[in-house]
Amino acid sequence: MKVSILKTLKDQKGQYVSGEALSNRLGVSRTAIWKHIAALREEGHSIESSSRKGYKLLSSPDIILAEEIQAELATGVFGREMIYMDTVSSTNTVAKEKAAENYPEGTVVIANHQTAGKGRLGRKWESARGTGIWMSVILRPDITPAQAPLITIFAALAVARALEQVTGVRPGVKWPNDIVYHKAKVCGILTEMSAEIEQVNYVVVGIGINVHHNIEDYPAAIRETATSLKAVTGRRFERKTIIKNVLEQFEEVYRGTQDVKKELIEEYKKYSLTLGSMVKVTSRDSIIEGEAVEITDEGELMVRTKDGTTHTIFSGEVSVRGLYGYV
Ligand code: BT5
Repeated sequence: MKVSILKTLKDQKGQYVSGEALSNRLGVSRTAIWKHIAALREEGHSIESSSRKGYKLLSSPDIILAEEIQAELATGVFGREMIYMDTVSSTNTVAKEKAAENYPEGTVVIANHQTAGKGRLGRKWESARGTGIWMSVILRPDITPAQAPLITIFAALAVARALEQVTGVRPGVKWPNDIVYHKAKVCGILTEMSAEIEQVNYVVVGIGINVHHNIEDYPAAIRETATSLKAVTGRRFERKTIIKNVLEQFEEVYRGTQDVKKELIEEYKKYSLTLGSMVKVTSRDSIIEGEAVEITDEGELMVRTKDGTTHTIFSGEVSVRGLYGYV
């Protein structure tokens, strides 16, 4: 009911809607309407009321309401089950628990705040309250564990497409999982899985997108390397719009992977900041420096070193010259 009232007020775009009209339309008493309006104000919506004219929505905080997103979501499976929580340790951790409890493919876990947001390889992901999109998608692909890295590649492609569509500004992608604007990271992706040797049980794809941050909001350590949609565009985007677009793009890309995998990789390559650049690949027992010459159909990075040898990189830390302080 609260959501319907909010939607009606939003649809009126700053015009008054009378209490009577709301109560007739939604089939509840005017007292009930008044109570819901009070609840919406509690949540931070600024609603003007006049005894004669009714209610007018002045502004809304950027709240994530699963119901509101789902009502507009044009997907078949992704986000049909959506779990929203204000605060969690990490949405990936919650999603893994849900996956183990047999939640279906496409289940999305979203939080407003993560107290222990995770990056790859035990690193930390800054996830301040209300500033970004911290969400995880449960997938149950019929693949072997070796094919799983490709899912990260496709998730990155989906986010790049969605951000380009919503903001009108084309991002770059640093292989495999960073979405970058003006040489700084706006989104990171953490893919985790549960698998047997031959078969993946489930995959959880965690997506973190910085939306409302001001540069000074970031800890000093990442102030140079992190950015947000606000910092890039000077505009304010509602998180629900981005969530909707990312889920729609991700579902399209994920479904298409069998038939149009090659085309998707070609599209990914067009966003790539890594390809054609000098890179440094750091793994547990070696460091390779060379030129990134190809991304294969399986999503691997090929690096040619000075002596002419080509190395295939499946995963690992790749620094790209000119990005994040690597000179
Ligand atoms: C990543 O790791 O980029 C994966 C980030 C995934 C975050 C999502 S949020 C929803 C889901 N739940 C989780 O707990 N995680 C996922 P990596 O490539 O290792 O990059 C981590 C590094 O990025 C850190 O060491 C910092 O240098 C930097 N960093 C940390 N927080 C950042 C932020 N908010 N924006 C940009 N850079 C950040």
